[in-house]
Amino acid sequence: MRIDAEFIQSHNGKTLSDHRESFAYLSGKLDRKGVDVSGFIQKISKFQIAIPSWALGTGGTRFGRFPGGGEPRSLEEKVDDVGLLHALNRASGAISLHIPWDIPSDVDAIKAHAASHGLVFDAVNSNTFQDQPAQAHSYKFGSLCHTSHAVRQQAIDHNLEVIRHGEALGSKSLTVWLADGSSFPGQMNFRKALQRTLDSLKEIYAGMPEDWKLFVEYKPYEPYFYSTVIQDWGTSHLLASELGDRAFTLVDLGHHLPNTNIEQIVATLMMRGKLGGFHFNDSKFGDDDLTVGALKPYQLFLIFNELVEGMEDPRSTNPSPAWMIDASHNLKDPLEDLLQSVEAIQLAYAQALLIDRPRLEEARESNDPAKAQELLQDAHRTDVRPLIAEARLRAGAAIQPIEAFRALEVRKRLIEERGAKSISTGL
Ligand code: PSV
Ligand code: MN
Ligand code: MN
Repeated sequence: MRIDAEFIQSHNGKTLSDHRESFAYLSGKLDRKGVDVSGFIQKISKFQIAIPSWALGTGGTRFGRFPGGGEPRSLEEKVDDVGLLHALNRASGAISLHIPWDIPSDVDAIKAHAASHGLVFDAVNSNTFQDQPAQAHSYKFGSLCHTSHAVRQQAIDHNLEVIRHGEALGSKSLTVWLADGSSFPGQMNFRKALQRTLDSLKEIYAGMPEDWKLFVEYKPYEPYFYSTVIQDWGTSHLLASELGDRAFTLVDLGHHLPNTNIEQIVATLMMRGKLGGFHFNDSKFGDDDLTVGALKPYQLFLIFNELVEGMEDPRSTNPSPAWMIDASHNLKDPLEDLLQSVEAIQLAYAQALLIDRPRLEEARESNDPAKAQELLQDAHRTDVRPLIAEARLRAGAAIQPIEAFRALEVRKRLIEERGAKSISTGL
């Protein structure tokens, strides 16, 4: 199914006067503060967030999965689902594929299909954390770090194959997340495992086209529970630095131990020009993959404070980071979950753009923590929802995407089309 512009327009008609009133009030206030509201809305509209192909089905835990039905059964249908999101919010204009879950059977056809929804292909992701049926060697004891040369070679070859798929699709980056690690003290020689990982990554890096970037993701634990080879941003940064100018660290918000100061990690990586990309989600414990902003919207805002500072600094050498959601849970409709996540990211970004940076810097230079807090919280406590809605309205999207999704009974229609038992590939 597709959502046509006429439906969006008529749905918007129901809330247009309410929206106009709240937008006029907020833009008047911002105008008086000297904010260029139109420029601001343009920035919001330009900010596109890639959707991972594996978040379109109902997520599971190792205890069970409760699919809601109507899940995409093919890559084409995954693209259709992202197309639905993009039609509703005009902020999800890219899809990120995971190979081998998403190997295209006809590249030209899938590219044309994506283009018909206004979508491009974002980073491609390799998978050396699961064994595939026809695979010669097992990843049970690691992939790029493995003690056996044959296993490492298989994992390197897989990554090179993922790059080839990505090239055909028009992607420009590869994200590598490794499960590699150990569950028992003494099981693994840390130094050798890291060295082997670096050597393997060098071969992958050498196989990338000149205009590609390599993103190295880190995670402190899971699936192994004693050690992970690329456990933290420092290890990822070390690898990216050794690899070269086109290798970067990728920060996944859920890949930190509780209370880690992620915003400081972001600032440090940006200072070094090494922040390549982001996987947004939210968590209480670790890699919970909950809806972005569901638990800690203030932390998200503080992260965006650093991102905006880094992005707007003319002396910064950091390339524009790749934005992606990496969230999917087992209770909500996955498409509603993603609409909520995109909006939470936009809200945090908009609030961070509102921070009075010259005055914040003044407060910092004069060691005035109370003033600094006032300035941050003044931005964070501004209800910027009308600005995001206005950005959507101007782009031809829905003022209220979830309301529109429900009014159109999208899930019911997807179930009719695809069946109540269709299950998407992914975790
Ligand atoms: C691992 O937890 C991760 O965050 C990586 O980004 C993977 O590629 C993704 O989830 C899906 O398995
Ligand atoms: Mn991730
Ligand atoms: Mn994760």
